[in-house]
Amino acid sequence: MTSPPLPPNQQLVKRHCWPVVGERAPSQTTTPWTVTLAGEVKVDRHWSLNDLAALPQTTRRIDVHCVTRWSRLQMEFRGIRFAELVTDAGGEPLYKPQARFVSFVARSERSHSTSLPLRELLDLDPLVALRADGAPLPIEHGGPVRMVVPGKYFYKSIKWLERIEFLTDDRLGYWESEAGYHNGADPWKEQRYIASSLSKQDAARLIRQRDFRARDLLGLQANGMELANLNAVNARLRNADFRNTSLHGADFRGANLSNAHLESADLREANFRGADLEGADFSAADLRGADLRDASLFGASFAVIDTDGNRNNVASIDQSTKVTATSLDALTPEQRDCFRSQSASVEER
Ligand SMILES: Nc1nc2c(c(=O)[nH]1)N[C@H]1C(S)=C(S)[C@@H](COP(=O)(O)O)O[C@H]1N2
Ligand SMILES: [Mo]
Repeated sequence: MTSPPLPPNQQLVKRHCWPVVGERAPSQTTTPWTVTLAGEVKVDRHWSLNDLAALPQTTRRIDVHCVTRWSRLQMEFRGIRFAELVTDAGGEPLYKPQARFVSFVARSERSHSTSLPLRELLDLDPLVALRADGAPLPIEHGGPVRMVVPGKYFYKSIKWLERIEFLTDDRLGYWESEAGYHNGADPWKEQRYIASSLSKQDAARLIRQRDFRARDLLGLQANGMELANLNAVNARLRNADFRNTSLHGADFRGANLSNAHLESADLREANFRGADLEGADFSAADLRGADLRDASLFGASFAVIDTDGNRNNVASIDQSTKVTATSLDALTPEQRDCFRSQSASVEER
């Protein structure tokens, strides 16, 4: 059996598992749902949910790749082709010729948005989706209506679509401006993050002080450093490089370490309680005495597991390693079995 093609450093979630990522619900308002065109458009248009349901629907199988390293292949989505929605009956675009970018805006507390170049969007042929896996979209997955943009990391697919805004200049979306997510978002090129904006001097100073509390240190380079007893409570360390780093007794409670590189790090007695460890790589790390309870582990890895199921670079885990069963359930089956075979202290609750 040949394994399905996956973009670099992605792993398949277990069958039927669909993690909820980011916001979990739209904002609560009583106004009926409408999807509105805005910005550089020739006409005002808005569609109620009934209007959308009455338009021609297309079913499409689309591979989903989350930036936190989990993928689900061939998910079934059904909805209206974006290209058709923004074209009138005579085949004329509803947007003006100067429109170059499209910003999708959500009905959510933070008016979450994400944007794409119009050209690229038309090539990718996304769906304004109303259904997934043969059922109406669940609320937590963007119901009643969300975008599904194939060929991009899933953060380009907005949940709870409310406004489609045509722009002459790009407007960075929420994750792209708040979390350093790459605006290109091509999973085949691994466009996950922009480079760290932290200067080398600032990084060196923080490392000397071993105090990262609540700081935004996206993409910090600390590989091979001596950082025992680091205080990193609530620090934002997405995509940070801690390979081979000594982090004995480090305090990462509540920190965001999504996609962090912790390969071969010394993490003995480190505290990760409630941390975001989605997509983090712990291969060959020493996790004896570490506390991973209530951490979010979607897409995290604790070993390099090849397509034949062989485990390499397994993290050191023993009875002194603490974790909760619910956290482990978020791992891929291969990673979970690997973790569970290491006899950690698993709190079943
Ligand atoms: N409105 C809104 N849309 C969003 C997000 C969000 O936080 N808010 N997160 C994005 C991210 S990062 C991902 S991976 C997908 C997750 O969709 P899911 O929760 O249905 O898996 O939604 C994207 N769309
Ligand atoms: Mo994501």
